[in-house]
Amino acid sequence: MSQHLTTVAGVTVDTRHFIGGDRAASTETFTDVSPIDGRALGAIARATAKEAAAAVAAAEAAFPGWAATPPAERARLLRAVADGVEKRIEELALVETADNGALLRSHRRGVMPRVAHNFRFFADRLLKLGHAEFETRGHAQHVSWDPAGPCVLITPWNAPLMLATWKVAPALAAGDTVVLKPSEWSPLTASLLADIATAAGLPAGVLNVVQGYGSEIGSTLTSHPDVRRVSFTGSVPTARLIAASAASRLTPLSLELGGKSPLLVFADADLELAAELAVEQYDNAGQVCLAATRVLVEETAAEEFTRRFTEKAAGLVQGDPRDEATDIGPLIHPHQLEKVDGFVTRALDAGARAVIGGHRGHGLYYPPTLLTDVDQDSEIVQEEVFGPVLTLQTFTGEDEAVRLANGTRFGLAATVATGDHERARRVAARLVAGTVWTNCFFVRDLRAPFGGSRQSGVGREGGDWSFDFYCDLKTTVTAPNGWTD
Ligand code: TXE
Repeated sequence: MSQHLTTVAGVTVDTRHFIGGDRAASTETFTDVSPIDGRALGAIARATAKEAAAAVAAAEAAFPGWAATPPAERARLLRAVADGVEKRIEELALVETADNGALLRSHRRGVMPRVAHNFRFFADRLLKLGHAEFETRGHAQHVSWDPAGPCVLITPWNAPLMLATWKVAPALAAGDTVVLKPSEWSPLTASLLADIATAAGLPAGVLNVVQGYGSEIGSTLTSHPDVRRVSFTGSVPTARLIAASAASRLTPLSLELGGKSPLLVFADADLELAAELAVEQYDNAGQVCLAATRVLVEETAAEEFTRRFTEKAAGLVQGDPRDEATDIGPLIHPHQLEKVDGFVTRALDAGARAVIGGHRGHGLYYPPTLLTDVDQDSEIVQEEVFGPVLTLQTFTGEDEAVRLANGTRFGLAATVATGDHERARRVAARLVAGTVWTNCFFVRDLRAPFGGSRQSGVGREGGDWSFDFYCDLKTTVTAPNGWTD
């Protein structure tokens, strides 16, 4: 087998970049390690500025042809990519689980089908994208969504292919070309996507993938003069670096960042459902930007809620994410474990009490944890932990609930559990959040805008909002007689 190929869970993955329709190696590599058992999965190409610039050049060269490709043909190719994803769901699921440690059953049944849906959805949407037309004193005004150019898409490790294709699909649908930079902690499925795109017949250079460290090639990508959009999902500190770098060319940015979302449980709620919603926050070992990690419970219901929650949490199975029975897998990386453990240890030192968990497990498996006796301004309440760690605070009345819920620098999402529809509407209206769920969690429709307020992000993607971001909007005005005024 070529030194550039590795086999992961029986699937062959090319460890090189994908630039201009060809595979390209780097002199240096980095080792990709599975969080399940610490096994090395492959030596992945580690891009330098040279390969990053080559990927942008390939995207720039392919742009005029792709932008001029009729929408129906672009849609056909996106659907062919969706077909390719669907044919390889099992392989993609196996590789993703080996690479980032999230549950195989979720990858098989939820995540990978949604990856295919990302392409199908934006293919359909592209064909419905209208051209607004109106008239001003006899002058015809025509608004079009024009392709913008090469886009740099930088993605994280917690839902690698899902979050990558949630950007790739609308960018390609819009007529833009792409340089995708997946996380160095989960590089493999992006490489498989390149294979799928090739097999689907996507022209060379339309989708490029560069592997490596964001800290080494990020600024080459984000400050490049030919790059017309930068979309990033990841942490706030990295977002600041990207924003500063893109500012040199005033390149438009979309930033989807972290959160510290609240789950508000009112005493009139179905407490069984509320406890279920709270336990759901341990999905993906809590490594979910939307996770409602601050549980706020009305004082009078706190005891009963905690009893039901503890009972449910005791039933969670932690272990190998490839086992069908497992509910919580490992954290992604030893650094993430240190980070999570540091937050919990400092909180306990500051006087917090662990209702469940509160200590390391074996390897990268951190037990589900609920901390109470925490102050609103404490680190554990204010900072994103990105692990299976929830805090519990109590409140009295709606005003206090809203004050606590809105009392962080984030504003990604919020969940409200209540039996009173009027209260749900009132409270939702006062919450600072890109998405508010009432008596449910994680119900996502691609037609809705997605993004965060405050430091949870800049801009919105999803539905036609994705086209607003990935396109240059143009108004063409024509004089009454056609060509003279
Ligand atoms: O994220 P980074 P990390 C949060 C979560 C987590 C923390 C750190 O709290 O604990 O971030 O995770 C690329 N220029 N989230 O360090 O650094 C990097 O290569 C350009 C929340 O892994 O933000 C990777 O591809 N790019 C989040 C991507 O940025 C750079 C998901 C994300 O890495 C770069 C992940 C640079 N200078 C983490 N430096 C969410 N919103 O869901 C790094 N990168």
